[in-house]
Amino acid sequence: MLMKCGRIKKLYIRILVVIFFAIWLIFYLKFFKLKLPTEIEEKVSRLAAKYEGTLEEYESKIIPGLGDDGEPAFLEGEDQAKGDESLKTFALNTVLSDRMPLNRKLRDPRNPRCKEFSYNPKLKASVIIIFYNELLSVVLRTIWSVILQTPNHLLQEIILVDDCSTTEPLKGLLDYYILTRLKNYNIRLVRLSSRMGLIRARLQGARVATGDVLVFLDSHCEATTQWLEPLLARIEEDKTAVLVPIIDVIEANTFAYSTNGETNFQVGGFSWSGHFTWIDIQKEEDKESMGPVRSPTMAGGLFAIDRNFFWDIGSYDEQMDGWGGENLEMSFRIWQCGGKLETVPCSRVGHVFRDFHPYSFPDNKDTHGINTARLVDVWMDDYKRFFYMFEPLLENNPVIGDLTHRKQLRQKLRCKSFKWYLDNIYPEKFILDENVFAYGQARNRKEYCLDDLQLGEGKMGPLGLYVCHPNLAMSQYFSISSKGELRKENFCAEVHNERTVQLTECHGHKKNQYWRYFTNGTIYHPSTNKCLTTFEVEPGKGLLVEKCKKSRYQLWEFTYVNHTAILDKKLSSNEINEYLK
Ligand SMILES: [Mn+2]
Repeated sequence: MLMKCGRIKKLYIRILVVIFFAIWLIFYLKFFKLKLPTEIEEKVSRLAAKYEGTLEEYESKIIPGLGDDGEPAFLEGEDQAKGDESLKTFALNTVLSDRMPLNRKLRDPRNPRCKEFSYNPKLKASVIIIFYNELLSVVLRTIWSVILQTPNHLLQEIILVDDCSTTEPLKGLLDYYILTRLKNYNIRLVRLSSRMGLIRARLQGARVATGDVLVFLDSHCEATTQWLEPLLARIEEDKTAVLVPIIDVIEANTFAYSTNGETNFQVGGFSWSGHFTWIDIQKEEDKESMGPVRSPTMAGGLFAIDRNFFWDIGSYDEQMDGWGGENLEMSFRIWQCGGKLETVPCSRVGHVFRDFHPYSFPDNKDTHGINTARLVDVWMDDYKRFFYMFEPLLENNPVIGDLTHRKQLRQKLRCKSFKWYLDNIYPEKFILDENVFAYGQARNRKEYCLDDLQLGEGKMGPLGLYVCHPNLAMSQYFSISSKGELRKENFCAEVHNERTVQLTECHGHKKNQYWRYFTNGTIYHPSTNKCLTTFEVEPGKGLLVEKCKKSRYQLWEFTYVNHTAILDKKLSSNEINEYLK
């Protein structure tokens, strides 16, 4: 009796399973529109009538071998002139891209040591590529490089997300190309019905991804030998590691693949104005070993992340519009909430760098500024004061939008403070008003102030004099650092030709960038034995140094001075020699 009951139960279970499966199949076919082979064939033949001719003509114009090994490529005659013209409109030589093979072969740019490592990852990647009005051949070259440089068993799928492009080739022709030229590969194309911007488009891509690891690539990249293996292997080791490859440069005019050499590379930093910057590797890191290197931030276009970790740690701030700021938001969040961000030097991907954005952004809003205000309010605690010196109009401005969800996320994940991040992850970041001798406006004769004379980010120029602004703005915000630098963020004052004073990249070795601020108000430059002066300097012009003497032109008054730390007398010659070593 007991046995019989058991058998009947088993039978029921089997019947239930069959019914359940049948229902599931019906639903799957109905709602997910499973395309039957004949349906696809019909679509292909319909599209072929329209696009096969165009595509064959395009393919016939490709010049074999052009741009091979990443060598600079050049066109001749009419194409050359057209190519140069396209650079002005698209910031890219579109004619050259169209003539260059889509599967061109690049040389292996890695450090030879990388070839000694063997990787055996079990994880599979979903490569997600977002595009908006990108040149078709550039998108296709990105796809082909991923296919050709990735072992089949590591590639779950390539997901293309079209952020509602308006250019014709990215529509039917791309569909047709995928269905014919790429039919042997698992490529999914998601079309967005309205323009959603980079951040929301990437989220759409991530939502449909099924691989263990998400790899985001810009739509103008070329992967190189074994680019994916070290990324997957590292994530297998540590699910909380978010990784960036070395990003090499593909020149927009010649498509030359250029690197900083096999050993040299930089990692990500940021400026207080809220921009991403490249910085040298932190001293204690061992870059020769070619292992993963800690990176305070990432550029954002190219990175790999465990798929579950991506969602657990808060994916993206969905209320960020358009483009910009999302990379710093993600960088700070990853570090502050228990993850890590690393550059993997044995993974290298080329990226086309353009001089300008060839297309506009929705509503022409300053999305970078607004997005950055969102992230500084959520993640930077009191340090947001520096950002708002650059962008005073964004402070407490409703245009930033509601931050409730992101602040809740920070609480839920029990994320650490921004001060923790600065102390532990980015200790070399210069904080304008911490651990300094003096900071703020430096006034001379009451009305004139030290001024950067609109020095752009990343450029050098004279340290100047200008009428003091009524409020402390960034252009007049200077510090005397604990190392004796007279500086603005990453720029330090140094003396040229024993006379003029230039703002240039801080080198951290004192010498020509070493200054002392004395209680008598002079700013003294030991290596020339001279003092900073405004004598014979007009407002708007660069400052000078001259022999130190009792002169009102040499007296400077900082807004904030650490009186106990600054020196009340001149240095002895021994002390000077000590600092000049
Ligand atoms: Mn890019």
